[in-house]
Amino acid sequence: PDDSAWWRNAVIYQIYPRSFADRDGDGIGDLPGIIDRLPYLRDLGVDAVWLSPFYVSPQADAGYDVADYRDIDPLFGSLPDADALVARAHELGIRVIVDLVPNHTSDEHPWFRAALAAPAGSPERERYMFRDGQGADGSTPPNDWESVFGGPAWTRVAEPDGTPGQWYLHLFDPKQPDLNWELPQVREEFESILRFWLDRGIDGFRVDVAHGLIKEAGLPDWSAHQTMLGSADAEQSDRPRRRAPMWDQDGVHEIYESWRRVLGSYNTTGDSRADRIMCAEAWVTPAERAARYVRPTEFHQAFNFDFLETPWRAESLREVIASSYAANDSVGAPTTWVLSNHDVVRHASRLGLPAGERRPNGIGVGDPQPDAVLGLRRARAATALMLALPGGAYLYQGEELGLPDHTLMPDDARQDPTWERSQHTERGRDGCRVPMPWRSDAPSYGFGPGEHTWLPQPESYAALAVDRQDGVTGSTLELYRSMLRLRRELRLGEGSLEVEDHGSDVVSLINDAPTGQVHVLANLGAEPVAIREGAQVLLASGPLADGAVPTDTTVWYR
Ligand code: TEU
Repeated sequence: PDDSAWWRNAVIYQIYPRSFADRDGDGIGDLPGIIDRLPYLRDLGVDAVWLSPFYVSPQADAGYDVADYRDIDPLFGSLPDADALVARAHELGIRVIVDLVPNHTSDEHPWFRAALAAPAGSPERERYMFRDGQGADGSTPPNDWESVFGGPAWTRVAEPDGTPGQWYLHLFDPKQPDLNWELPQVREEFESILRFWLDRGIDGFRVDVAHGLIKEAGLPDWSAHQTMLGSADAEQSDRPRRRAPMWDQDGVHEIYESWRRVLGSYNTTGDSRADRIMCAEAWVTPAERAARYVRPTEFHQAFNFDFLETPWRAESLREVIASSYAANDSVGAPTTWVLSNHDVVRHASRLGLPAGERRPNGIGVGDPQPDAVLGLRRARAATALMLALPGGAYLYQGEELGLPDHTLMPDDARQDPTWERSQHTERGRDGCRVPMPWRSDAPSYGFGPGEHTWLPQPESYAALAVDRQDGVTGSTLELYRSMLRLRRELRLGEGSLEVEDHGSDVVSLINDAPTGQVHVLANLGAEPVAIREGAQVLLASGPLADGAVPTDTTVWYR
């Protein structure tokens, strides 16, 4: 393997197309809007972009419900727009990763429509997970699995003759029926979709719910085990601990081995600059188990989500950085760090929550509110820690502006299906999906020519807009630009990592990079921490106090 391959240390910027830039002014972002803003991303210094789904979709889950994998939703543009985007990005030296959603289709996909029109036991039904219900009249779902979005993971259909019929499995929304990955035809179809996009020149795929495709044979009940694992007598029980029957089954790996061969066949020169890659979205623990996805014959990258989920405590951060690094290293894979994405509360809000509060699935009116100043200071420190680590990193659009979640969004503006499906027990993920502010003084903060945006923007966005930070010393945008430039110059992504045990409130690391050793210190304690006398400070996430590192600040030095 080529240790300097681009994807081993790339910084990849996630674009959420609905909310990045809106050229046509309908209040929803689009591909032409993205093209307009590519120079901004070049100036920021990212290596690649990952675009969340832009395919034809009824948008029941913001495009993660795909009705046609080979075309663009008219909301976002057209195939020629996608081609133009790839071409322009490549001219600017930016690679393009697209999102692939293989676990489920939309219920409006032609395959699912055909399945509904065909009888039980038909080949059309076999492409999905149809089962008879339990009980004499089949009115009880086939098993007790629950949807990630809330409620049962099964929905009953009416048979073509109108009588109540079979049930189909959906790990997410009822409008996202799970495919049957045991069926060769499903595998062939997705390899053909991979080729469709590779032939158009894209550089890789982010693979949605990569740990979900294969379900345990027999689809056994699960809730009893879930309770047992969490309960006090779990340790005493002689029932063996079980893996959840819908996640991280061993059978998923042969699918990705096959995909890796497809990707490999597109690099005919063997020059790693031509590598096409795939990145797994697999919420799998522990780190050793997650590392199985990045064996040399499978994914190039897999998000290290333990890091994203770690609370702002030095001990936890040290532990999770070291264990993620060791697990990836054991299979020769780079780590892939991430702090924010379109599914979680942005780190500028998450890290500003009152102590002990963890709200992974949205913050709303009436919830404990984050402290914006504290959150931003910690977010800058957290990112400076992340970007000093070896491996690759993903950024989520707007974090370079220090954007918080919209935590006071009116409930009637919410669009995420999680809100309804959880019967309002979860706020949903809209707070982190709000359209980007480009100009402080324009309607929709410069998101598009119109006033309207598909989700409301908070007033705090005015002061954080790009035009208010561009060229301003000390702004979050300029900090990100410096971090990315320095990270590239010092080749931090290619280094190796040593985590020092350095007092309880400090994370202290050495990145042994090709340009020399760089020390990284994040101070999470209440008192300033002095660094070695004569040290050369390369970067600081906030102002230093008489050469010492204040609370919630990260420095790079040597
Ligand atoms: O997410 C997978 C996933 O399991 C979680 O991120 C989940 O969405 C969250 O915990 C629910 O609150 C991926 C996509 O990133 C997400 O946007 C989609 O909704 C989901 O798959 C279904 O395609």
